[in-house]
Amino acid sequence: MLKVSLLLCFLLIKFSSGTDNFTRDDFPPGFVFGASSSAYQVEGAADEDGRTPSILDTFAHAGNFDGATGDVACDEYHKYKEDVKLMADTGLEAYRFSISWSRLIPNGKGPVNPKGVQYYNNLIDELISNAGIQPHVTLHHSDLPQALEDEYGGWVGREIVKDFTAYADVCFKTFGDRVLYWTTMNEPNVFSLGGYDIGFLPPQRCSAPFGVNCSRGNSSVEPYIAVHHLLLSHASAARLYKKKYQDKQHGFVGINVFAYWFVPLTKTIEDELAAQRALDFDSGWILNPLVFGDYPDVMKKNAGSRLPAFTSLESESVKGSCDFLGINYYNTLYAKDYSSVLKKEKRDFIADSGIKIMSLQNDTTFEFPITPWGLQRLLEYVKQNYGNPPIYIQENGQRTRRNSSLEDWPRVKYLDGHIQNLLEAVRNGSNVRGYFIWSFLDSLELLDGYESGYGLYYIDLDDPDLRRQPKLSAHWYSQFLKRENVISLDGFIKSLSHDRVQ
Ligand code: IFM
Repeated sequence: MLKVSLLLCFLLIKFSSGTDNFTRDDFPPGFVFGASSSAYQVEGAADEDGRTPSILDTFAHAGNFDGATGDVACDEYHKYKEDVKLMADTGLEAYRFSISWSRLIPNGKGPVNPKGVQYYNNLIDELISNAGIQPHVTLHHSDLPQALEDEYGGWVGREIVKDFTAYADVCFKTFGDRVLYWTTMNEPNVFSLGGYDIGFLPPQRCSAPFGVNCSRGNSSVEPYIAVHHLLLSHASAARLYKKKYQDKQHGFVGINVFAYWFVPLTKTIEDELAAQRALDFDSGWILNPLVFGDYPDVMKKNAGSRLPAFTSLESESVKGSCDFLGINYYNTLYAKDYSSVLKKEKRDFIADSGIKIMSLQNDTTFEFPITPWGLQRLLEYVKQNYGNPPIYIQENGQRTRRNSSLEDWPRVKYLDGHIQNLLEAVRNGSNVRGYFIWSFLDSLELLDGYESGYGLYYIDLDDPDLRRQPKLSAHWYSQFLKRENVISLDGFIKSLSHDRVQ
């Protein structure tokens, strides 16, 4: 049976993707391959050792993940040694994780929690000393301490800039002798769209008719304010690092952006312009301030005074504040002109963009359509329009149903295609320095709770030991990283026929 399904997959893959061979060694020296996670999605131990709730805890406990929470998640807090060993066995060269702010500094400000320091010290030391794995650390991954949300509205309050900078200072001071790669914010654009416009992410602030199920918020202005404060907080932390730590620690500070690639739905000039507007509203929202010190013109025009203006000092501090850019790429979408919506007086961020977006596949498949060429085009676009900054692809991965087969062919095919296109982009001069798969383990997913999994390793949540079980994709990635004969999908399939099928 397995033989037949492998043969079918082989034929399918062969005819649909036309793979070329590539190897780990085709990437330039210094390029790292790893996998990603975030604190709330994997740690568990949510109320242990002094940790206090974040906005993600509140969101989960309000039933927004259909009852799923991160109280236990993958229990990495207790299983970090086992996980690091698994990473080393897989051949990971880097691990991207985030620090839980409310574990390190309960309630967001005030004294540092020694247990929190101890946990992250242990994790970092285990990675570096015992496994030779490079730690890449994110400071904010959707998990603002709830106490700061309650005190002044979190990211919509200006006070956040000072508190975030103080938190970053603790991280740089405590862990910066070993951590060289700091990402201040994960996906500020999606965080703000989901948390302040539509309300499908924490802190669930939005207003009718744009968002649903929110008890407070203002979808017309708050997404813009939140991003403004995320950018100012990033810039303030980055400035602090450069002034106080960089000479001694020799590390780097960057920020992350979730970036789609967009293609016009039709060849009309209207849809061509819509695709450009989509890029401006999606990634340009973050990239333009970082590179040029201001928001894209089309955003200023369409959002008007609802979009905060940078003072010249702010603009100077945000511009050039990144040593590298983190990109999370999953998918390519169609963009279609919808500028007629701009006639409406009352608009949110989505209406301001004047576009409609659509999936490239018109069925209801659970997995993402596989559009690896979009990654290559996106990287070319960033190279040409934003001065070719150093880039880490910090997330890329395929969504499958959590309890589906360990033979996760859609993920293997997805990853193979993306790494191949990444290599093309690097060969064409994109300044990409690393690539991280989302995710190392099946975790609590921000959009699906425990319904989906992106992991190289599956965890049966009914298993009291939460044993990590390798999927086919873990074997595939491991062979690629360890330079064990294969390399590309064809070779991997051949190696399977020898080891497993015969
Ligand atoms: O799980 C999330 C992650 O936290 C942020 N980027 C997208 C992933 C998959 O949805």
